[in-house]
This record gives sequence, C-alpha cells and structure tokens, in this order.
Amino acid sequence: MTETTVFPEGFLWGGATAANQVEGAYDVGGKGLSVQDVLPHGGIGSPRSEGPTPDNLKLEAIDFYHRYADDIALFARMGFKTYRFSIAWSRIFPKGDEAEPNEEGLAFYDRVLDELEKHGIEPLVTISHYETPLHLAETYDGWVSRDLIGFYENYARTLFERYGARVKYWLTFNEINSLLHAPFMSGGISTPKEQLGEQALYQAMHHELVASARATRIAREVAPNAQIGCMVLSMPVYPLSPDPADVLQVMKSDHANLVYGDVHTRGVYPGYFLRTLHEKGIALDITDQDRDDLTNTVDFVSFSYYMSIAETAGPAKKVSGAGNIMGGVPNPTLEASEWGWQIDPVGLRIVLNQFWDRWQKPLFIVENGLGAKDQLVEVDGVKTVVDDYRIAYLNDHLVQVGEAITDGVDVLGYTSWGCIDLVSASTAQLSKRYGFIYVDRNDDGSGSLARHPKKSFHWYAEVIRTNGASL
Ligand code: BGP
Repeated sequence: MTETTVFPEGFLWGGATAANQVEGAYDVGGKGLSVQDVLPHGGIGSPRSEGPTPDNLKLEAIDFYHRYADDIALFARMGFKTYRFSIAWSRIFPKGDEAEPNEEGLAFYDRVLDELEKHGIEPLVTISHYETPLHLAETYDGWVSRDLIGFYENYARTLFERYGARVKYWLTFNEINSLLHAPFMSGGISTPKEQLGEQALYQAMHHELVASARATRIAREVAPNAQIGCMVLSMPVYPLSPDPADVLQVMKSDHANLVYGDVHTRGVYPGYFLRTLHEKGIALDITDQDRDDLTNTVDFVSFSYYMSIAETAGPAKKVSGAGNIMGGVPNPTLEASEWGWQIDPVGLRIVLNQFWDRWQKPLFIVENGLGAKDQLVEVDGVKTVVDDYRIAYLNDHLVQVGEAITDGVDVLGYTSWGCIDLVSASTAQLSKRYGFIYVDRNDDGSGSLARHPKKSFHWYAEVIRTNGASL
C-alpha cells in the first residue's frame, strides 16, 4: 500500500516543554530564583509564596536537569525531528541584571544541544517562558520597568552568541499575549493588577514587544542563520449567536489578541489598538527608538492551541481562571476536558487559516495537547498508560492541520505540548498530564521519577515515521 500525506517533506514533528516545568534543580549550577520558584499553586491568580516551599513541585519537577540525555533518547525513539524547550533565564543570569552570564548555566544547555545533535533533532528554543528572574520581579516590578528591555537584550545577545551557530529556530516570549491576564507569572509584575492599573500593564506589554523586536535585530547581527518567531496563545472566538452585536464582540476579542501578531509581523501598532488605548485614556511612553526597533519583524509566527471559546455582547456568564487564561463564554456545541477546556479540532484549522491570511508568514504550532489524568497499568508485564483519549485528541487535531495545509497554509511544524509529563502551569500539579511518556511522580511529590512510554508514544512514532500518512 502506498501511503499518501499532505504534510510537506521536512515537516518538523516534535514535542515541547519549558524549563520551569521539567528541569527541577532550581538552585543547582548557580541558578537564581525565578517567579516559578515562588508559585507553588500555579501561575494564574494564585498567590506567590515568600520563598521556595516544599509543596512547589517545580523545584524538582521531573528532574530533566539530570535526566535530559535519557529523555532526549526517548524523544529520538519516537523519531522527533525537533524539540522545543526553554532556557531558564535565571540559570544564565541568576538575578537578571548582571553584566556577565553564569558559565555553568550556559554549559548545561551546551550539553542539551550536544545530545539533540547526536540524535539529529533540531532545537527550537524559547528565550523566555514564564521564567522571569525573581530579582527582576521584586526590584523592578518586572516588565513594568523599561530597564527590563536592556536586561532581556543582554540575555538574548548572550544566547545568540553562544548558541546561534547551532540553533536555527527561536521564540522570543512564550504566549506574549498572556501578560495582561497573568502579570506575575508571565511578566514578573509584582504589584497586584488592581493596584497597578491598566496604564502600567499596557506599558509593560509595550516593553515586551520592543524587547522581542530588539532580540530579532540582535539575531540579524550575531546569528544571521537564525529564524526568529513570536509566540502567541491562540483561541478562536465564535459568536454565541448570529446577532451582529455578538459578532462585533468577537471582533473586539480577536483584536485584543491579534495585536501581538500584527505588531510582530507589520512592525507598527494597528489603528484598532490605538483606538482602544485612546478610549481607555492610556497614553503609552513610546520613544522614536522604540518605533524603529518595532520594525524588526519576525520570520515566522508560532502559537499554542488548546481550545476555542464563544463570546457575546449579552449578559451570558463568562468563565476564566482554571478554564483558560483569556476567559470567554462556554460554547454549548463543544465537549470539554476535565479542566473545562473545550475540545475543538476544527478551531485549529480556522486559526491556521486566519493567521496565514492575515500575516502571510510561515506558522509553527508549538503547543497542542490534552491534559488528562492517566492511569499507570501493566500490559504484558510492561508498565504503560492506555491513553486512547489522548491519541483521539491529537489525531483529530493533526487531521485539521492536514486540512489547513491543503487549504494552502504554510506550516513549518508541530510540537505537541508536554511530550513528557511535566508540572502543569495553571495547576502546578503533575496529575494534569500531557505526555507520550509517563513520569512516576505524584501531586504529593512522591514517586520514583521513572519514565514509561504510553500507548500514544507508539502512535506518535508511527505518525512521524509516515510523515502524517497514518493519521
Ligand atoms: C500554556 C503554557 C504552557 C503549558 C500549557 C498547558 O499556556 O505555555 O506552559 O503549561 O499552557 O497549560 P496547563 O499546564 O495549565 O495545562
């Protein structure tokens, strides 16, 4: 039988993680504290702790720091073409505002890259994934301060100089549009949202956008082969009814998220955003240098996709928080995961088309997956998880990626989120699992940390082997 596929040759299949959710070793190798080390109960709306506390699972996470070679070997067994991971800013600059980097931190990622190279896996590096050094949060109030641009610039330059010859694909900020919704986790902003006010929050957003563009500028100088991408949280918004007022509400919700991709691809703030600022009475401090920096646009756009949401101008009850970062109205036509995330494979095709039509830049799906409670069982004497629900979720979404490719959308690759079980960002627990590989660690911190391939491990290996023909 000849297998046919719509996925282009060289399509980058793989998986994604973030340093704070897998590495552990939070105080090893000269690493400083990051905001995650004081967020024992998840990042969205939960209070921080004074310092690291024993109930914070991220302090040890899944011990990738010591087990990376074995874990990467497992990724290679699935045939990964790429692996997305983040560099912990506070391993490289423990406080964030030093002039010189921490060599031990840099050397760790050299070793990770060596291992990837050994297996022919293309690295995809997130420069900042919800891991602002705690010192920057406490001393500068995170991205509210313009000083952060310079610190980030120094950090990004250090990474491009050190790894630029070995790493082609870079993402500047994970889910840059989450800053306004989760200011401490996403942007190290210590002042509570209500006290801070919108003016300062939007200024922080501007600082991140400028920093992202400056990173692109620096990469052009010191790592000419680098491809720089922005990364946004995507969530298609549907009108709850055909009432034009609902459709208009959808447009406004969309704008609140599209502005980030618009700036990254066009290099200027769009008119609808300036109107929003005006109506809110916000005057941003934007220098001529900022405007010039913003013109350094990205090579590609990457995004996470888990769910869609509905929107209405009416009084329908909105959900937010544990359900999703952005909030919205539940869609009565869709089923949801155990955490209330509404499952919508077609939404992925819609979003791919929308982004491609709008920006005409190659797209990279860098997060997608199903968080679920898994049961470790024994099959023929081997410990595993029979995760048919995960296979169904991923299969349905990948079929829609294929549809979008057939629609003419340029898709570079797909990295499934949490390809190995890790600590969840919103719940800070391990029981919300995404992986192809089960990690023996429980919410109370117990467990041997042993790794066990799940049924989906073999399913994904076949998808990659056939370049999507087996879907
Ligand atoms: C995204 C984050 C990831 C990840 C994922 C799943 O918002 O970029 O860090 O954790 O969501 O979310 P959760 O872990 O809350 O299920």
